Amino acid sequence: AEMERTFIAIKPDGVQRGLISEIITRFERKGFKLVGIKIMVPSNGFAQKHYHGLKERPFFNGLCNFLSSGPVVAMVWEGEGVIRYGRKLIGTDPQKSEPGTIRGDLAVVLGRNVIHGSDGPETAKDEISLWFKPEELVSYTNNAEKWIYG
Ligand code: DAT
Ligand code: MG
Repeated sequence: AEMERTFIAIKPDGVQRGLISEIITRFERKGFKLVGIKIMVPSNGFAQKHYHGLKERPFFNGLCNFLSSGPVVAMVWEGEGVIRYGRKLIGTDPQKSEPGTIRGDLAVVLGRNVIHGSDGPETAKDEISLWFKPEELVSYTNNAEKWIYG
C-alpha cells in the first residue's frame, strides 16, 4: 500500500460542541490509522503560521483569532490516499457540502466549519512538521490492516 499521512485538526468549535469522538470515528471506521494526536490551544502566531498561505485574504485575522480561541485537537492520520480522501470525508463549504460529509452533517457556515484537513502532499508535510515533533508520531501495525488492504 502507498501509505501517506495527512494533518487533521478539530477546530475550537468542534471541540466545544462535543464533536471530537464523532469526527475521529469517521476517520477510524473508514480504515485510516491514527498515528499522532494531542490537544492544545495554539497561539495567534502559531495560527498565523498554520494559515500562512491565506495571509493576504480579508478573513485572515478573524480566522487566526478563531483558531487560537480555544483547544484544538491536532491529529495525523495515515493510509492509502488519506490526504485526498480525508478532504472528501470533510467536505467543503458547509452550505455546499453533501450530507454524509463532516461539514455537511455537522456545520452550517464557512467560518465555523469544525475541522481542518491538509489540501495536498506539500501542505500535509508542512502542517505535520509545524504541529508535531517526529517523536510524537507513532509507526505501528494495526491488526486490521490485512483486512483493510488485503
Ligand atoms: P479549507 O478549510 O476547506 O481548506 P481554505 O483553506 O480555503 O478552506 O480556508 C481556510 C479556512 O478559512 C476555512 O476552513 C474557513 C475559512 N474561510 C475560507 N474562506 C472564507 C471566507 N470567504 N470567509 C470567511 N472565512 C473563510
Ligand atoms: Mg485549506
